[in-house]
Amino acid sequence: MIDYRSFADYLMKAEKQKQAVSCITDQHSHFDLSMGYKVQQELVNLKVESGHQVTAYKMGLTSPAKMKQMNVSEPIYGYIFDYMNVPDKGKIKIEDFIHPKVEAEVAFILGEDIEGPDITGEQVLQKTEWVIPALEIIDSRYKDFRFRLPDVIADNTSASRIVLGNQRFRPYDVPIDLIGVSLTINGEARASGESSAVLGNPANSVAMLASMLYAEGKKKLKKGSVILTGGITEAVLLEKEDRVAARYDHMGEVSFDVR
Ligand code: 0L1
Ligand code: MG
Repeated sequence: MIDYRSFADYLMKAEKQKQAVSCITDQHSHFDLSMGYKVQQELVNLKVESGHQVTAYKMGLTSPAKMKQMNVSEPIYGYIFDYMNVPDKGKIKIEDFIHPKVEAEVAFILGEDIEGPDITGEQVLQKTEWVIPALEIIDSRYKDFRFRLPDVIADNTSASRIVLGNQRFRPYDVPIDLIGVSLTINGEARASGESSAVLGNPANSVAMLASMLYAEGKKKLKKGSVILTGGITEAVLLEKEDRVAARYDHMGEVSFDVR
């Protein structure tokens, strides 16, 4: 019998103490995806009970490369909380993390509610108010950033920080499925990609999130919801004194410093 709340507490303590822990699947080999989402929900409850608020959704493992690496065919989702928001051109402190990595993404802000299950990417674009260049900082609470899929779902999909760019764009004013991105650290190119890597079009990632929430009987995506759609680039390990910048075709730049 799995005690979902106590595993949520275990992961929350790992985050607070910046101490990596062993995987839940190491202790419970039958721990599966739906159990992972139950721990994730308890983790959300614990954070809300401690005074935090959900400010965004995130989709993870949305690129074919990451799905292949994890041997899965479906992305996963998690939640971004108020304390995870870092301003564009802001700073993070390396000691606030275990082993942070950064990846470049696109965020959507909805102009209308979206409810699954049969939403198309085109419908998402019609209901989107803004698209924004964004960086996600992931920081697995598991040792060596190694885990199985149910573990990482329980760990809120490694969510740690996000940086939303200061510039926002109407979805039809940019070729949202053809945005090239270059991620540099201290001026050196470290990763690159194109937004089509996210399920063919990041709008499809929002549609998939709506379907997943619908299938689980969870709330619809409401007008004003912010959704991080998944990594366009691979995730790059961060170090103290890094100056991180992502340059997006048609969408400008988003950056932060590591101190
Ligand atoms: O945002 C992501 O795609 C990360 C999902 C979890 C997998 C990882 O931590 O690499
Ligand atoms: Mg991500």
